[in-house]
Amino acid sequence: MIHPKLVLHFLGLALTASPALAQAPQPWELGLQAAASPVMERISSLNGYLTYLIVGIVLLVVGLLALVVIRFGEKRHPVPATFSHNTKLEVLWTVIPVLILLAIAVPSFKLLYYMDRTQDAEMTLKVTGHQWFWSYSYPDHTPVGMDSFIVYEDSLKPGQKRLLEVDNRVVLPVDTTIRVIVTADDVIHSWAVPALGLKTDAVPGRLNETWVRITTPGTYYGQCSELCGANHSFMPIAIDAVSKQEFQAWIDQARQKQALAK
Ligand SMILES: [Cu+2]
Repeated sequence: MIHPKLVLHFLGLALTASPALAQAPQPWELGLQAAASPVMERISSLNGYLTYLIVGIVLLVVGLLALVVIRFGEKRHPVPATFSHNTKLEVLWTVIPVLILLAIAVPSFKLLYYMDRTQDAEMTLKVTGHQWFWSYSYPDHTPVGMDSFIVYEDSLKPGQKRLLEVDNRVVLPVDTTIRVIVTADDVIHSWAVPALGLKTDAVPGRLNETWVRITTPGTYYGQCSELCGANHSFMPIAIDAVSKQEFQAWIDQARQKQALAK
């Protein structure tokens, strides 16, 4: 049986996924994850806008095709016209697609520049990709930092997500503009968290920059999004977004732990 959500999706009606705090996958989900950052909110609304545009174009083309088939079929129109050019029509079918492309390009570029980087970051998170795990450091809160490995299936605790859970989650404060710098130390990886609209390549020898401002506390999951070798599928990302006070408490605790380890 075709699932009703699938039908809605193809009708272009299921533009946003149902809101959920923990961005863990559920059966039969389609479309984008619920947005939890201003960037993702804009990506979702651009996606909605494009869906309506595409549905409009499809309806127009199908309508024109139906008109041709019905009105100009052999039965109803036995003697075809013999002209082959129509300047007005040719100008129109050039200008209209140009306008459609502009209507796509202008909001796309606006969003691209908005996503690119932030002027006034309150803190920085540094992300380094490795074969096959991530490491994180908090340059504003040195020496806090850690490696983050997948929790394999046989070690999962009840409630943990298969292929998404890690031993050390990234902890970040909500309502804080965070600069994220991304790099790698072996091959190219990509640090991607869909609900936050994040996807930045981690390239050895380069620092790529992006930013995030998490609007809702919760757990957000992501995965490496650049094929990086045999265990590419086994280097997930898990972020705990907490209040600023909880974040400060976590930083203090992490500092203590790191001091003890020395
Ligand atoms: Cu990778």
